[in-house]
Amino acid sequence: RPSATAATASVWADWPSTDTWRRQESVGLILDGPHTSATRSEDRKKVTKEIEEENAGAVFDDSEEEEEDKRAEEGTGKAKGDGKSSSKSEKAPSIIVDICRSSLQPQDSKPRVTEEELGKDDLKESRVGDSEVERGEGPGVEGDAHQASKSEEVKAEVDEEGKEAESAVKEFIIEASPPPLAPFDHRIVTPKPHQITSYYTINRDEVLGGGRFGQVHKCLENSSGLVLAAKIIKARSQKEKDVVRNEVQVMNQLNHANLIQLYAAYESRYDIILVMEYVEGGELFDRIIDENYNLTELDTVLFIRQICEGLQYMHKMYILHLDLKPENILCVSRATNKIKIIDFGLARRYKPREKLRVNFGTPEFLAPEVINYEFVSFPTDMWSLGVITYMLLSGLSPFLGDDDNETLNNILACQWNFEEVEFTDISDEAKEFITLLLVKSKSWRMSATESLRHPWLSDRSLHYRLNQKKNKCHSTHVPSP
Ligand code: PIT
Repeated sequence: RPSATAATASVWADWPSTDTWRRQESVGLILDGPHTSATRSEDRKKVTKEIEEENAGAVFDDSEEEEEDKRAEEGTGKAKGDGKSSSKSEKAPSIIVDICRSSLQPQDSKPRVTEEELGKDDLKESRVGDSEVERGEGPGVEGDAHQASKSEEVKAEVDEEGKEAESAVKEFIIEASPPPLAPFDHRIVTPKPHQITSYYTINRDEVLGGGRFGQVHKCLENSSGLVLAAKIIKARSQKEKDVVRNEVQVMNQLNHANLIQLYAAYESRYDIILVMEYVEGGELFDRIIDENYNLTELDTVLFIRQICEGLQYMHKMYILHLDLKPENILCVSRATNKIKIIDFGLARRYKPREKLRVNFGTPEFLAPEVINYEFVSFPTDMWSLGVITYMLLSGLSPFLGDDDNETLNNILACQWNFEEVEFTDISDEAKEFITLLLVKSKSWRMSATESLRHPWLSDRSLHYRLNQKKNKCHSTHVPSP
């Protein structure tokens, strides 16, 4: 695990080393997450045009399974980010520093994300705009103790440089480091036929979550005192047990800070219990509906970027989540914007030539191909990401009808818009981001890698503007779950 010092040091090591350069430029910092440059605008125009045609009722071609496989692997595809918002970058802080190690980096020896995808090159190109820099406020910039010390370290360095530079130095800091890793190393878990109660104390009164599967309780490993979460899944038949074993298999392959980690599994006659990493922040869904929580567009950027990073990793591991929704995104704590994706109960390995069809899920979040009982693939998760983004920004569900039938019809007609008043203050970049995900034909949706490169998630001068605007997302209009 990188310490704050190591993370900071590695950034400085990547920087141009001349003192002159630093003296001239070190007057302010944006501490930001992974960055990748926006791709060419001609491509974007082309895609936008094609998407418009599609949404206008063109015939969809979904016969591109093999190409999708390649796209998932390479993180490239037809939909490209543009430089649209970069052109609006006039009022940006003088230096943008990325001190944060990206959680894009898987922590195991399985296929790895390349340096190019980590946006390493961007560090070298991070000079923009004039010298006015703002100190960020609110949940988007608060960090935990570890993060605070990291920021201070950089700040100290800036202060030193700043003495020689301009007198009034203000800062704009976005705390965008990955969430803390699980307090245990990644493990390959095999369900044990033992009584879980011999090893763990499950707090039956403390229900962390529930759903289709059963309930999640806070629990304690007696031998170590480790606090964990136990998900009790009723599984009587062999078939039901196989479904849970699949979930264990999937979680065994996933080692990423944005994906909840599996610690152990216990199998008995009537149920299987999964013991997992414990996080205490509650569901992201609750933040959407909490009137007291001031959710800004910049907060949403930070949430969506982490979901994208988790998804990018899953897709590189050839695994589809297939049940992404705000209820399956957990906040690590109340004070920060760190999240972890949960519930791999419907997740599965994507096999290029396997004609995988699924017919499950919550209607509001189902992709058209799922409803149509067609092949599902990596873009199926990207559709759900589009729905989540829409919901976080507006508090509204884009396809929700008066009943399930109407909802399903809205999805199949790809009928959604930004007409509601909730979108008035939302940036064009955010709208474009959603538009490039909520595309009926799955082969035209942005991939996770492309999403991370989209200006809404990657343009630091846009984030600076969003921070200045501090526009609140409308959090009071969400329908009850
Ligand atoms: C926590 C805290 C919490 C809920 C959970 C974990 C739930 C995790 C979970 C994971 C799964 C799944 C369902 C729920 O299928 O409030 O640490 O893989």
